[in-house]
Amino acid sequence: MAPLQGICRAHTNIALIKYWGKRDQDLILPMNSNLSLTLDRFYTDTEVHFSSDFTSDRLILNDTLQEEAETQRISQFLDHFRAYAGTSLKAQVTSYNHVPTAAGLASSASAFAALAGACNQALALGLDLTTLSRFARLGSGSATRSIFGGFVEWQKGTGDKDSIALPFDDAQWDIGMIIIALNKKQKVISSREGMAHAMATSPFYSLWPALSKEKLAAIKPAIKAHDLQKIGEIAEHHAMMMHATTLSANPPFSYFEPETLVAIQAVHQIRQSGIPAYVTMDAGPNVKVLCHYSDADRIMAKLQDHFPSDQLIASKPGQGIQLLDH
Ligand code: 2P0
Repeated sequence: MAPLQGICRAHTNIALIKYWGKRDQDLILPMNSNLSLTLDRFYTDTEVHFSSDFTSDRLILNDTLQEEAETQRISQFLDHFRAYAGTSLKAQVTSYNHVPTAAGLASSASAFAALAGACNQALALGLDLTTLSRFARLGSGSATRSIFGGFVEWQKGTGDKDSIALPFDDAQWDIGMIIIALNKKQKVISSREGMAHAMATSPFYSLWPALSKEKLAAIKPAIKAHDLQKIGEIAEHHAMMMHATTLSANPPFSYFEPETLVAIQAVHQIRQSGIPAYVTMDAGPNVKVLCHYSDADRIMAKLQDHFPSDQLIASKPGQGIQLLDH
């Protein structure tokens, strides 16, 4: 029998219309459809090997064998593939995150998308990419979108079967993102906890699903028209609405740190000087700047008035999952 091995690369993605809140915790069904840009610069390579030689699942991340707690989430994810394939074989997962340490980006999106692609190959399941996006979703919501490259929509769907990602636009035009990395520490409130708390306690959250639907409908034609100004204005507004649900949660919390505001103001000044540049932020203090990729160097030169160059990383749009050779 051929060895049950697969190896796959997936890139991380940054949402322009955010996923924030689940209507089903187990199936990871989002409250709102959302849309992201996959980035070329940050990715995870993951190999999976199913074998009767293994008595338990093992996870080796960046050459370090992980403890039980980290391995458990991977085991539960592998269970979905085992159930589908009708096997009980245990697996070894070997994963490398190619995210510059300074980027401080969460890697669950690329991690679960890469593992989904690797399992598909190892178990010879022949799943198409849309179905793989559904499997990836069961690991982490944002992983749904990392199956595809460019601009990707994760449709909230009506249930497990149709809560999937679809490629929206290949982003083969002059667009990019600069990461302003402000903090490498583990975040205090995970996005999973943060979105659940905001959803449960913020009086503003009731506005979120309808506003997100409206913003998604508005950003799609702007993307098709390559209208960076409109895309940026919508994305920036939507990100700040997300953060408004944290400030208005009870008890309140925020992912902002003092330098976050310095970064936002710096980007606004750059925009006032005539260079299109827009802010988005996720469940952490880092600021991401949406811009024309051809402007990235001069934007980073201006940002260096406030931040050292090693905290600034520019990326072009990236592609979807790729199978790698053994
Ligand atoms: C997003 N985030 O759309 C939003 C914006 C963070 C803020 O998707 O609980 O790690 O595993 O589904 O995917 C990060 O949340 O959460 C995320 P789970 P996930 O990118």
